[in-house]
Amino acid sequence: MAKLPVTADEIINVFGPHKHYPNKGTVRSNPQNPDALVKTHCCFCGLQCGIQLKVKDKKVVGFEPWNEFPFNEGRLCPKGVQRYMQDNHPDRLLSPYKRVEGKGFVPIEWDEAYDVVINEIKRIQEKYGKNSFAMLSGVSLTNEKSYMVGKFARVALKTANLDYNGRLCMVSAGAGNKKAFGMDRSSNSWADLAHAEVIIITGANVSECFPVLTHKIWEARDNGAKLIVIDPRQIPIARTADIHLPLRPGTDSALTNTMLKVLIDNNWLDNDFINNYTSGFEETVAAVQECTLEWGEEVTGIPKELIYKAAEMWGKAKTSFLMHARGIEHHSKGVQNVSSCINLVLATGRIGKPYCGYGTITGQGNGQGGREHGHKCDQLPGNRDIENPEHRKFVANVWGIKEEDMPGKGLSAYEIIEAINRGEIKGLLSICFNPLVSLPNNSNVRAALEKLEFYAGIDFFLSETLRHANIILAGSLQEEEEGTTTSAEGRVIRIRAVVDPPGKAKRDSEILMELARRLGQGDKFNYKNSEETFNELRVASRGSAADYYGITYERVEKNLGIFWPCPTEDHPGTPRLWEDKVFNTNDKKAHFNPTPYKKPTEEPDEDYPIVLTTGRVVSQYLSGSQTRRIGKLVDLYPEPLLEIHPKLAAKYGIEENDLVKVSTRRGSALFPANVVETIRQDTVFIPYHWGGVNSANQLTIDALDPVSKIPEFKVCACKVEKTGRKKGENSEEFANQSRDIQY
Ligand SMILES: Nc1nc2c(c(=O)[nH]1)N[C@H]1C(S)=C(S)[C@@H](COP(=O)(O)OP(=O)(O)OC[C@H]3O[C@@H](n4cnc5c(=O)[nH]c(N)nc54)[C@H](O)[C@@H]3O)O[C@H]1N2
Ligand SMILES: Nc1nc2c(c(=O)[nH]1)N[C@H]1C(S)=C(S)[C@@H](COP(=O)(O)OP(=O)(O)OC[C@H]3O[C@@H](n4cnc5c(=O)[nH]c(N)nc54)[C@H](O)[C@@H]3O)O[C@H]1N2
Ligand code: SF4
Ligand SMILES: [Mo]
Repeated sequence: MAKLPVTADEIINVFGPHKHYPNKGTVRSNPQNPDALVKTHCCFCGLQCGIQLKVKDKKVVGFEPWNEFPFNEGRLCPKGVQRYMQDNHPDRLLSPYKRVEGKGFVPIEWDEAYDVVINEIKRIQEKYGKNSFAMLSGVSLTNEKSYMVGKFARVALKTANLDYNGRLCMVSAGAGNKKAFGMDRSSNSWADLAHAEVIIITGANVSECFPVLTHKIWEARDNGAKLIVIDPRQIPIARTADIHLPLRPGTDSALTNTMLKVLIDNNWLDNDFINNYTSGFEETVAAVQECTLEWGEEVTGIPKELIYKAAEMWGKAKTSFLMHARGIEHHSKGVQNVSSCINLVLATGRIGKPYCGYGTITGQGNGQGGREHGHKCDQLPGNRDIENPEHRKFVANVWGIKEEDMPGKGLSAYEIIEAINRGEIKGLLSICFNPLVSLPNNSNVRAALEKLEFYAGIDFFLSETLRHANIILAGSLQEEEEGTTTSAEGRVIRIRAVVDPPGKAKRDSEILMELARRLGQGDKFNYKNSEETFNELRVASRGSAADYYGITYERVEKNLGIFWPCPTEDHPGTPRLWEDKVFNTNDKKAHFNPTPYKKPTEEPDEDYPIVLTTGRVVSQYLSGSQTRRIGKLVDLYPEPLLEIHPKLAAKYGIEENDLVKVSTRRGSALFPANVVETIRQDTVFIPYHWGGVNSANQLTIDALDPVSKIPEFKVCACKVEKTGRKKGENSEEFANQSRDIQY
């Protein structure tokens, strides 16, 4: 029988009506006389801005800037200044819950919750095998929790099927970085941006998604830097750029390949660097021979003069920085797109020296650290390879298990959903992930959740996915547990336990350790505190491509962060990689990788003539499970809108605020039109931070990159139709469902 989500009425009976908190305005006390001010970091994006949280009566009640923290020097974005509103939020899960058919969720004691979870794990694994129970995790979790999850899945659950939400985020960049450099980190501290002559920002809406980085780019502009922005939309940072290349979505490697050919044809190359410190250049040159400016224009939709101008600007510079985010990575050729950007950097030899660098801008709070410590399906701590016998032996030794008892490579996040739908995976434990909103083509995810024999989740809010749970384990916010994260720059920083979890909620690590104990592995999860976990992580990462061994809590605090790699306690850390031009690859050289252009999986045609791309807005965060509960952020952008160019809108008789039906081969949904000139005429954009009938992921395609397994969130084909109704004039059915998705 399908396990339908608990209904809105059942939820209201138990939790009361959903509240944005506070409903309107900022009026939540931010008292001037707090009991304590604690220096920690924002829980949201990968920039990990320093912030001071105000504590009064053991509750977080406000914030103050932390001016001394070197990255943001007190600056914060709208999400950062509102994040404290999550503490003591009326929607906070304050105890474990059990699903009772007909009643919804019923609060229970921890002992019962643990018992049910353990019994179900045992029952399912005995009946169907160890790998039939999967785990999904997320990198809003600290390094310590990420490490613990990886060990928990392999040592306590003994399943190969563990993956994480970075699979939707950082994996194309990670694979591209490893191929080129043998190491997955931004090449420099972003202090190097300040004096770069040219900056390329591609597929990154920095003003909305990394607002504090905007300041660094402006600083460079003040010093004379030229800025090239590559994005199908004229995003805010593009308005001040020297060159904006509004390419057709899905054609990035065609653009970068064409630019590389211009560099080669004009010998705007660093031949000494190429000859002595790289490999693979000849194959890469051969692969761009057909990429003429005319071809580039034809494929990307960018006038060839503009492509040439951008290549010339990049080619002639002495210093430069290239940064990208998900705009080039969320593709079925995401890894190739990343490699094609790295090729531009290597061809000009501008890496490993002052004011020269390359970086993929990390998404989630601990998107960097979380992708190093072993909760990827193919990875062990220290970015080690779960299929490499040496790596397995090393980590098995640290964990005190036999190498042959360590599970092998498992399925990636979306593949886990597919395996549930095929009936191969029967049980699931999730922490810090809301896949029903964030995975593509999410009718498949809903079907999977309805099919699972057992599902338990650890969260502090009732996410859309958790409405399908059998057991909810009330976990902790970032500010309720000590730990570290690693920022987008590669700087390991200290997260503070500012307050205790409220009510009967527990620290995430406490929940994992208790589950491990009840699975008979307590001796391997016997950490007295987060520092002990970190110290084990240091050992597990020792000598690896993500070496944290020399980093201690004390050193992190004293230095306001330490950049890995840091192999020994007297090592200063490495803000700038590759200064010695010795790379972490087999031949110690940086690798060019040929990137022959491939089309997106789905191109517009007669039936679906428009390109659909998806992404973010400044005031909402990821699946929205956190930010849709903060009234002030909701006010800024309350519902998803369809960005559409006036000419395309006119073609379909669509005006501002018209309710538009958007359809793809996966499904249809209604969105009010936001008619803007800042988007290409053949492309529409929808932000994805909402669930249910408002979810953009009802429409997206579930094509995956063959190497990184990242979904192609950034391009599929759609059609639009005028409904004759205006914003707010949804059907009754829609209104009911909308009410449902408030939870
Ligand atoms: N406000 C806010 N900030 C966030 C987040 C959030 O949810 N909200 N999430 C955090 C996380 S986890 C992440 S991953 C980052 C994401 O940060 P970004 O990657 O900057 O955000 P997106 O909006 O997903 O996509 C970026 C841009 O890619 C463009 N784009 C679409 N298709 C293409 C294409 O084919 N080529 C190119 N070159 N560009 C294309 C879009 O127009 C968009 O402007 O943000 C982090 N910061
Ligand atoms: N269409 C489309 N879809 C996308 C994207 C896109 O651009 N377009 N972007 C993708 C990207 S880049 C990402 S990163 C994913 C993100 O997708 P998700 O990871 O699913 O999104 P989150 O909102 O981070 O969900 C995390 C859940 O974890 C909880 N949580 C947060 N911190 C903690 C913690 O410390 N402990 C515990 N126990 N729980 C916690 C939150 O309350 C929330 O319910 O979405 C992807 N989906
Ligand atoms: S830029 Fe990122 S880390 Fe900084 S305050 Fe905003 S969301 Fe937080
Ligand atoms: Mo992300």
